[in-house]
This record gives sequence, C-alpha cells and structure tokens, in this order.
Amino acid sequence: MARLTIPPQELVHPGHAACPGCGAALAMRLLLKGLGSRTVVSVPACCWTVIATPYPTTALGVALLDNPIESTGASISGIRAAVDALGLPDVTVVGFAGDGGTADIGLQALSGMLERRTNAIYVMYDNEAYMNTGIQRSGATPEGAWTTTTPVIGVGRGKPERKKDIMAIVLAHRPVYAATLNPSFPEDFVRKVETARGIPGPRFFHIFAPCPPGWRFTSEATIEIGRLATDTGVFPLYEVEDGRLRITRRLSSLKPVEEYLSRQGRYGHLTGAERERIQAQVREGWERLRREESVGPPPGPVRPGVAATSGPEPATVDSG
Ligand SMILES: Cc1ncc(C[n+]2csc(CCOP(=O)(O)OP(=O)(O)O)c2C)c(N)n1
Ligand code: SF4
Ligand SMILES: [Mg+2]
Repeated sequence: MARLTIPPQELVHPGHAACPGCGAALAMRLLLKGLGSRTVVSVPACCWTVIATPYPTTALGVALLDNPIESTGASISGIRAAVDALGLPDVTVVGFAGDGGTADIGLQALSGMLERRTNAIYVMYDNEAYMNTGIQRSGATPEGAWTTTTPVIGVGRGKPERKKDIMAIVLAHRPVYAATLNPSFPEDFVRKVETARGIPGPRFFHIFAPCPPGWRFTSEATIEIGRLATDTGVFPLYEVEDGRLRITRRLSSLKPVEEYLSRQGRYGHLTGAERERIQAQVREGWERLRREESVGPPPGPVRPGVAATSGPEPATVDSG
C-alpha cells in the first residue's frame, strides 16, 4: 500500500469563505500542513483576507495578521524581528499574498525583504488577476486572457502583454530557496514546504492557484486544470536551492497547451494563430528551464558557509 505523505493536521478550518474549487484555499491548506502550528501568517488585502477573516472569526489555526496590500515584505520583516526579540526562533514567519499584491503593488517591499535576507517565507499565490476586486488584470495575468479590464470587445482581445516572470525577479535577489508549487501535485508541494521550513533565510514560493469564477471554469475542474498547467509546460514545477535549479516534475513530452486553454472561458476568444503563439512561448520557456538546469548556478555562495555548486542533481520526483 502506498505510504501517505501528506500530514493529517488541518490548520485551515471548515467554514471559511472561499468559493468552491478555490485553488488559493488548497494552497493555504497544504502550506500549513507542511509548516505546522508554530507559524505566523501575514496576509495583505486580497481574496485570502476575505476567506480567512469574516469578523470576528478566523479560519486559520495559526496566528494571523492583516497588512496593507503593498506591505507584505515589510510586514514579515517586522514580525521576524519581533519573534526573535521574544526569543521564539522556532516560529516560521510567512507572508501570503496574491499576484497583484506581489508582482505589482508589493514588489518593492518583497525586494527589500529578500535583499535584507529576512528569515521568512514569502508566498505568492497566483490566480493571475486582481480577483477580490472583480477580476482586473495584473502583471501576472497571462497574454491573451480575458479579464474585466482586458475585455474581448472591439479591438480588445484579452491582455496584450505577456505574464510578468516573478521567479526571475526573485531569483535575481539570490534567495536561499525558491520554488514553484501546484496544489494538484500535493506531495511535491508539501515536500518543498518541508524543505524550505528547515532552511533559514529569505525563501519564496510561487503557487499556482486556479480560480473558477475568474478563469471561467466549473469548480470541480480545479485539480485537473492544475495538472494540465504543469503537464503542458504552462506552469513547470522546479526548485532553486543555493542557486541550483532542479525540475521536480520531469516530462518526456509536453501535452498540447490547447488542452489547458480549451478548459477555460477566459481563453475562449483566442484565434488559432494566437493559440499557436502561446504554444510556442510555452515550449520556449520549458526549453529555457531545461537549459538553466543543465548549466548550474553562478559562482559564489548564496548563504554564509554554503558553497555554490556546479551542476544539477537528478530529480527524485518523476512524471506519472
Ligand atoms: C493600495 C491599495 N490599492 C488597492 C486596493 C484594493 N484591493 C484590495 S484587494 C485587491 C486585489 C488584490 O489582488 P491580488 O493581490 O492578486 O489578490 P486576489 O484578490 O487575486 O486574491 C485590490 C486591488 C487596496 N486594498 N490597497
Ligand atoms: S475569486 Fe477565485 S481566488 Fe478568490 S476566493 Fe473565489 S475562487 Fe478563490
Ligand atoms: Mg490575484
């Protein structure tokens, strides 16, 4: 019989306010399974403030703070200083922010937190738009996607610009650990959380978070759409520790991106040529990732006492 590796502890309680099928709710649930109860979470304005805190209740079984949307990086730097001053070094400090609050509005505070080497985990859960305020496009909205501010009327055909590469921005700060996570692959997800928990220093998770109302699909399809995102190459799974990149879900061949696009109403208007362009971009991104894995990290230590290494280790998580 297969060994169950997902911790049974539940720190997201039933009765929270997420929509059915919310990928962001699954993300928090798996994150706290991996981190445990000695955790403080700081959440800016985003869907998760609504999900967690219909006043005067909270859906989380850990300490929770609300912070302004632009301030998550600064907030967790302050919380880290406070728990250290209180003599609580075993507490894990987490910022849990949306893509708008991270890749756009909170980018400065994130950069500062990474540069100061704050001992905390910053999470960007990526539902690819400003969902809480009504599905407005963000820097993380993919090219071609419909949102309420990138409509499909007249000359408008969804978002004209490409998705902002938040992992590249974060990796330029040389965090001790950064990874992409997807709730549709829970064992890979929890393993990465448990790995990061044991490494002091600035850490970053980019979490894929399908959103049924915002992406225009029915709520039972969340897990399947998440699997398709990774298996088409739209959202590859990898981790970077001490500068060394490792793909954690290897694929001998990618599924056609069309299998992912066709499941979501936000892409329903795309022409054949637009779909082909997205397919080419995804293939190019996957090849670039594989090249980065084979090249190895740049020279120099990422954290004191840790020498940068020269090549990738073999992946232990495989497709299947
Ligand atoms: C400075 C500031 N600007 C705008 C808002 C309004 N606001 C609240 S939640 C939100 C959406 C945030 O989007 P994202 O970070 O992607 O999280 P999501 O709602 O998608 O979960 C916005 C724009 C705000 N609270 N503060
Ligand atoms: S709008 Fe999307 S991200 Fe927000 S609670 Fe609903 S499903 Fe989750
Ligand atoms: Mg969002």
